[in-house]
Amino acid sequence: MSDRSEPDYQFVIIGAGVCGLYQLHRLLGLGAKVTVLEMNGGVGGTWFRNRYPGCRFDSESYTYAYSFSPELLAEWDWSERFAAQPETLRYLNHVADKFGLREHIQFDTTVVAAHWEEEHLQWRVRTDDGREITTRFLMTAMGLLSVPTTPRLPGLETFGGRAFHTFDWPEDLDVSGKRVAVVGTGSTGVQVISTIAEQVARLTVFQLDANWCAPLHNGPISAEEMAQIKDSYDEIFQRCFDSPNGFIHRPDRRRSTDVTREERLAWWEELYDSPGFGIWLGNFRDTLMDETANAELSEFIASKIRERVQDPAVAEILIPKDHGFGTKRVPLETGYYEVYNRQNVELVDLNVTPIQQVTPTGIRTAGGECARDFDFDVIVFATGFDAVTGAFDRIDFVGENGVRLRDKWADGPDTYLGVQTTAFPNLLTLVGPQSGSVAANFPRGIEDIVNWMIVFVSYLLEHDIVRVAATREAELAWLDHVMEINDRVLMSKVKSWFNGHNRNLDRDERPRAMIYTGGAVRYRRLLAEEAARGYSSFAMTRVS
Ligand code: NA7
Repeated sequence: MSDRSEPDYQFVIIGAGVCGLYQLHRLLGLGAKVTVLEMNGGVGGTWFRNRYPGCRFDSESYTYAYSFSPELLAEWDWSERFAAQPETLRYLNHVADKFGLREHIQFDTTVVAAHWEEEHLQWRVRTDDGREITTRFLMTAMGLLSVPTTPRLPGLETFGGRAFHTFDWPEDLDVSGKRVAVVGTGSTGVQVISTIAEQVARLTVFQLDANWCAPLHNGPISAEEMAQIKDSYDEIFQRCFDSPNGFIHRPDRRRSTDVTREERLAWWEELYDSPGFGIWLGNFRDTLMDETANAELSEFIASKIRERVQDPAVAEILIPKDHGFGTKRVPLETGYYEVYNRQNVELVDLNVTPIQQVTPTGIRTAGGECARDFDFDVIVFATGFDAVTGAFDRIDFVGENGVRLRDKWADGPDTYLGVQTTAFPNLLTLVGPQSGSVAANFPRGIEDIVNWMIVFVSYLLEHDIVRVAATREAELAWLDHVMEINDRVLMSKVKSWFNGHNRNLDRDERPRAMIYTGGAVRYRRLLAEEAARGYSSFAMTRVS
């Protein structure tokens, strides 16, 4: 317990994932007194925890690297166009070692509470081992998708096999020859299903609403290609910098109606055959905003699903009916649809036959005459996360006048620029709701916000600022802007984690946008304008 008048640290960062590591590196560069509290036993966040078969990113590997160190870029070789989780985790460990970050990180340390102390102008952070640490500024880098959610199914505790969320994939589990259920068909489920289908004895996929998937087109990167990539890093990062999502894919400036139907289809064929998110993020600019354009593109993707799945009835179940292509996160896949042509794979449509209960030997579905009992050795829940605000909710953040963050955000988050929320002075949210940095190719987005943040905190330190708080006026204006921009995209009309939807939580839905959909370029400009105004949207108190 600390009772000194100066806090233990100038900065505490919660989380040693992609964002926390870079923020730590930059704060060390300022000579700041900083520590990182990390709940896991190693660095990497998402890439430390997600170890399920098939886990890999959908960003081109060479755009997922940090761009801040030419030396790091020159010495690291990626083996695949879209690297798998073990390689990404190795990379992040390499970064931690290279820049001497590890000694500043307290591992296996979970933050349970953080209370603002106005009289000392500091945060008092409590960890699960009962320690208390005080800090002037508290920074959150806790991940967007770090709190898994699992359906509360009756009888789950009676199951005799192994049942777990993909986030907790057991290291000792070998699914070969086993009867496996996968519940959920988002990006994670799609990766797991495609990878294990040929190893398991029987795979049963339980699907609620289908997702629109597109081919990943992964492949190895040869030594020559890697050398070329290294020569082009400036160009590659500039391209990402200029794109709204931080990917190498930039929206086509044309509307789909600017060309003939033949030309549209030819372009879509080309995008479908190209690696990565091009079909989603590099498409005609109206496809994610205009319902007619989106419907035509969706029909094109549906025709691909029908071509790839042999049983027409199964293909129809795999074609989404509730939303158009790209209005939810598009899972990228390798042979996903062909999985359903295998004899050992079955697709169960939960909209027709919902799960009634888990039994000691498997899953029982309801549905009148269609009711069935399935026997399993393993049940995998690929059922998603309490996204964006979940990591905040599990910490008891108490701000000025006893305000609890959980209460303030009960109807949805409100922030200014995604970096602060009023009533919580000196709490700086790096990976938080309504930030433009999190709606992007993640390392590109977090470099933006950390680069801005480091200039901001340098200003605070230089000017002896001991208390900083965004004004409510700025927060309300930002909320209006976030919602206004969000309303323009079809994504806002669809239930997904981008809008705070999660069917496995007790709470009411949070109808507010979780992320800023105005794009990284505009977001960066707004951040720069705030800095140019001398941070006038923040009330600041100097040391007395
Ligand atoms: P997602 O994208 O949230 O997908 C979760 C999946 O689980 C989705 O298909 C859900 O169906 C399904 N789900 C959720 N709850 C249930 C219940 N109760 N019963 C059956 N099925 C359910 O999570 P992921 O882990 O796949 O991906 C998260 C992010 O990681 C992704 O966006 C990428 O950025 C990387 P629903 O859609 O709700 O009908």
